[in-house]
Amino acid sequence: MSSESACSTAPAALTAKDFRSSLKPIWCPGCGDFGVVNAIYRALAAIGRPPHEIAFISGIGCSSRIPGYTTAYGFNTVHGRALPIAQGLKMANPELLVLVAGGDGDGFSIGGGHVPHAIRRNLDLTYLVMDNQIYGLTKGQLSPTSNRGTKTASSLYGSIEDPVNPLLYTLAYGAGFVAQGIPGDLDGLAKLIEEAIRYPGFSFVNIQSPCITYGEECNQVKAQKANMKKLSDMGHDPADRMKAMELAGAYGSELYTGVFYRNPNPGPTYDSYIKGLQSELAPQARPLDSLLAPVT
Ligand SMILES: Cc1ncc(C[n+]2csc(CCOP(=O)(O)OP(=O)(O)O)c2C)c(N)n1
Ligand code: SF4
Repeated sequence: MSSESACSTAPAALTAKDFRSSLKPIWCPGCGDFGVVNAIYRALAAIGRPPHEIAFISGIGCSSRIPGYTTAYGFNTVHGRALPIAQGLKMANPELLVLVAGGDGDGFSIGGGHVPHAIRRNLDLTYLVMDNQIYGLTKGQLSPTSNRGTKTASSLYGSIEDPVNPLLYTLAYGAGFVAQGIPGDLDGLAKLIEEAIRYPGFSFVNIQSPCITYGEECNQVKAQKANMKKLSDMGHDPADRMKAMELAGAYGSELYTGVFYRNPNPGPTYDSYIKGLQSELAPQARPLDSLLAPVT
């Protein structure tokens, strides 16, 4: 063994602990978001990029606190505006791994109009929605994914609206990667998040993350674990988009977990397309010197 190889030290592999910040979560004890953040730590350790190469953008809500509990760069932005800010950041620094997080209210109510455009633009972002079918932070009002009939302190007679279906919504707009997980299946959720990050383009993971304080009984961790049906056990082929849409149609009645759809031939991302255009246009561009030359 040469003296050089004896002395060289390979960088230590990252572990989940490297992504845990010193900030103590203030979620209610038992909130599903504890499991989600743990799954995120594990996924990031598996990806292996150091925290300073990662930026985590969120909106406002209990779930949107997540960036602060990681060691990545983070921005707890404005309710419903995480996606536009994340897209701007990715354009400004395409080398960053950009994650986006928030609640179902943040993503499909006030921010719902941004989702189709983020999908069709196809920047390489991963969007994690903690879908608890309620507004948690503001103390339990109906959210866009609340089931018909859900009773809350501000809807004593129960919801008289059908919920938005986040899986069909994102599939219908053409997202290349759509999955669903639960914190009760921590291993499965960590793998889904890792896979979503590795997908080259916009990826979406709907995480049914129970709100222990205002959520419905049938959506709590134990009930979810008992009801969960893994798509992989059902023989679902994630390349089959039409079947994915059929399965996604059961949102609200069946709790399917796993990858609904992964585009087998991902198209170019917005960032790569812009880079290509820039190099095509480069020969015609005037050198900076000629622009700065004094006019005679
Ligand atoms: C522009 C704006 N409108 C409304 C609010 C109030 N508000 C804060 S969080 C929230 C909803 C939270 O629900 P969700 O996004 O589902 O996240 P959760 O707290 O359940 O994780 C609302 C309505 C706000 N902060 N800003
Ligand atoms: S209110 Fe619900 S979503 Fe918010 S921290 Fe408590 S349990 Fe979690």
